[in-house]
Amino acid sequence: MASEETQAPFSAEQFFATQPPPPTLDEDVARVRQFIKRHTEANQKIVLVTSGGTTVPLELNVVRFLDNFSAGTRGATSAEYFLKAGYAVIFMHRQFSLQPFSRHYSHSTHPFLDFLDVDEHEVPARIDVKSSERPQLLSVLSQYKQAHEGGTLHTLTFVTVNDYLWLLRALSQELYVCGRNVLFYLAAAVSDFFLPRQKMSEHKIQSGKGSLHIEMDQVPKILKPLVSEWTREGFIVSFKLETDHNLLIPKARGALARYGHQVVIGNNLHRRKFEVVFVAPAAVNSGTRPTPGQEPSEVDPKDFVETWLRIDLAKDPHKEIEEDIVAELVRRHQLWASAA
Ligand code: PAZ
Repeated sequence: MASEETQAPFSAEQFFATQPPPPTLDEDVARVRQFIKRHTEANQKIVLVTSGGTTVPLELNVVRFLDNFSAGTRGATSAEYFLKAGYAVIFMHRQFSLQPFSRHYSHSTHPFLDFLDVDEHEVPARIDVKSSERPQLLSVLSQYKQAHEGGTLHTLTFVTVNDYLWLLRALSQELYVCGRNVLFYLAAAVSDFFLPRQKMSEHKIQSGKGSLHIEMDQVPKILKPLVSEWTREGFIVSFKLETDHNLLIPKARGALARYGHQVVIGNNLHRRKFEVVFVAPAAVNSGTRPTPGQEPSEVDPKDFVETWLRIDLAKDPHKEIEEDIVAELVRRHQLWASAA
């Protein structure tokens, strides 16, 4: 986002001490607490899926903001496969990004109005779903109803990177009670830089001075306290996106060594729909008893294992790589949970 890193990054504590929580935080947390309680009592596994991109507002009365490309496809698609696998899903997503089930009828790729037929000879005019669309609609609708009637999908939204960080901290602290039964699937595209409230212009930035120079601060590395303090027993999966393919593995390994969590899924912007790489400590791969709360400095990168996962879209254009990603994570999470 910004080209130069000139300042020491905010620590997570500094961030939460100086940046205000979103106004709906308490209500959001109260609802999630109920959801977690219900599913924990039923001994059900829970996954927190984060999805979509965060914004960085440039003004307090926000007219302009920085954003990123993420539509939330990875998160929304994966949430459906986690539901199919029997998980209760907390879907924390960017407002108006793709959501499980409704994503099949997104306004750009498969607009709702295009699959309706109208018979204007009847009075009143009759509207039907085109027969070619029925099988898919029936399948999506029945999964949607099952999730809603069974209360297995809970959604909540963020917009800014500030909302995201506050929500993630609060939810992970609530999920502490789940022990090893919780999986974190952090697929949101989170800004690396932000403008602290104290540095923001109150009103719309004026254009009179010609070019605009903004110095942003680095967003705190939230994975560190997430792994070592807020949810020490959870199975944590983060994503690493790169555009330079040569950086993918080193950056994914770097994140794993730094934070000491369970899996980093690396993906290249242009290949992400058909290829990802799992990077994980060998102990998690083999299912041998891992050590929760192990300090990252104790994790030896030479023990990391890379597993590529690819699908052939030319052979099977309807296949979604998230199906295989989720199946593999469910397997690894099961090993993790039963190693306790
Ligand atoms: O939302 P989407 O399906 O278009 O993209 C998914 C993704 C590339 C944002 C996700 O797979 C990912 O890599 N998230 C983490 C990005 C990061 O490195 O911050």
